[in-house]
Amino acid sequence: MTSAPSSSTIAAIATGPAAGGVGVIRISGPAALEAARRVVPGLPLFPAPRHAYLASIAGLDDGLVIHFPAPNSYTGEEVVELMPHGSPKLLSMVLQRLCEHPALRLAEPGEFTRRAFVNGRIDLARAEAVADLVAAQSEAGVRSAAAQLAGALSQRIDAAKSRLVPLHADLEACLDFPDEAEGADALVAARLDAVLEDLEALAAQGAVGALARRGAHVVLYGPVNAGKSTLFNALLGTRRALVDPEPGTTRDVLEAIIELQGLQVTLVDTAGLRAGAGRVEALGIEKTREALRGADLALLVVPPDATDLGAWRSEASGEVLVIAAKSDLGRRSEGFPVSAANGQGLSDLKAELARRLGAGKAEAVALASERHRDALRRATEALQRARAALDASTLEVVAGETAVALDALDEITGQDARTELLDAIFQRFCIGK
Ligand SMILES: Nc1nc2c(ncn2[C@@H]2O[C@H](COP(=O)(O)OP(=O)(O)O)[C@@H](O)[C@H]2O)c(=O)[nH]1
Ligand SMILES: [Mg+2]
Repeated sequence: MTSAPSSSTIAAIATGPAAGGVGVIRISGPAALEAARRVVPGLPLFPAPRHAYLASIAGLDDGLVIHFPAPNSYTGEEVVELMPHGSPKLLSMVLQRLCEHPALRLAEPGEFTRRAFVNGRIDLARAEAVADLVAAQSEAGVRSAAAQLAGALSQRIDAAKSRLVPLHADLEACLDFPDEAEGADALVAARLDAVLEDLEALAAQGAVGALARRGAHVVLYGPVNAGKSTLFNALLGTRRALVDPEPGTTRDVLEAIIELQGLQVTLVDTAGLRAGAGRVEALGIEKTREALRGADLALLVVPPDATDLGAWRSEASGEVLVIAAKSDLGRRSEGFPVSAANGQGLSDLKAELARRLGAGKAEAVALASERHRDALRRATEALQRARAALDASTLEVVAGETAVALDALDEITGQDARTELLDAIFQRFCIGK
């Protein structure tokens, strides 16, 4: 169980390690107010809830001090936040003084958010979104994590559960009173199908959302001298990769990050694939194949005279977009025409990449973690087995599989989450969150 109240009081610097205008020290737990008063003697005995008091902090600086009484605080406990100037040294001196209070200790990474979860302020999917939001590197990443924090994923899971719970109850009732179960099968099938449809839609949307969250890998590959590195540079807008008429110029894998319509895209330039390459180039070719395995989208860059694209396509395991490069030298019937030399087709290509990668769909519910995807997959599979059992087996099996699906969905929002799982999740956080 997760609801054991913790009696310790914790404190940490909640703001980043760099200097800033304002810094925040957060204190949470039963002794929060008492501990805060040690460094803020000017704080009233009964501070007004959520009122910003300007007071001397540790005799070093004046800053705002706010008391958030339990349970209406981030953690659900007594919380006090101190906001002096954002000097890392000043903040650590204040924190040190606070920690002289015997009931207070330093917070562990993610401990504030973990307490918010344990105290029922937020469910697990939303708690996990806090870490993603703090770490987000792109606009799409921020929007996606913020949507999850606001409950977008939790609502979808709760909606599925709210249909499965009564279905499960009805199935159990049929088992207890078989006489009244006559004709129940047809309805059960429709109800199972409806939830399955929901979960399958969530999985499809979740993949797009996950890309928004973590960013996409786009790998340029193809024959030597096709113009991969030139295109890579053109997409970046800088001359990052070496370009030369000599075949085999690129031997290593080069990566650079661009943002397409808010989506973070890691562009990967690779060594051209060819037989009979020298030793170092062959190592590069091996790296090309490795990069292709990790690609969300592979761009097969080919010159106007390239033939037999089938063999090239099969080098990539996932989605492939053919780029008809050097379109200024001649057009080919197949592929997206681009000339990195004169810039033709470049902005169309960027728009096409954004479209294929689902940019602009950051609000799509994200199945950001492997944990979420795995739990959803298990729930879906259990319901598929329940559906099959309806025709081929007994209602006991249908009810049993429905219960398995419910348990899997519960894992996402964290009902009955085990301590080891919580440890693993909250270790990803930084201190003060
Ligand atoms: N005319 C023309 N030449 C290009 C274009 N892109 C690349 N090249 C030339 O093709 C040669 C090979 O280019 P590079 O980018 O190094 O090819 P890579 O081996 O596929 O990386 C270089 O001499 C480039 O200047 C293009 O769009 N038009
Ligand atoms: Mg190259």
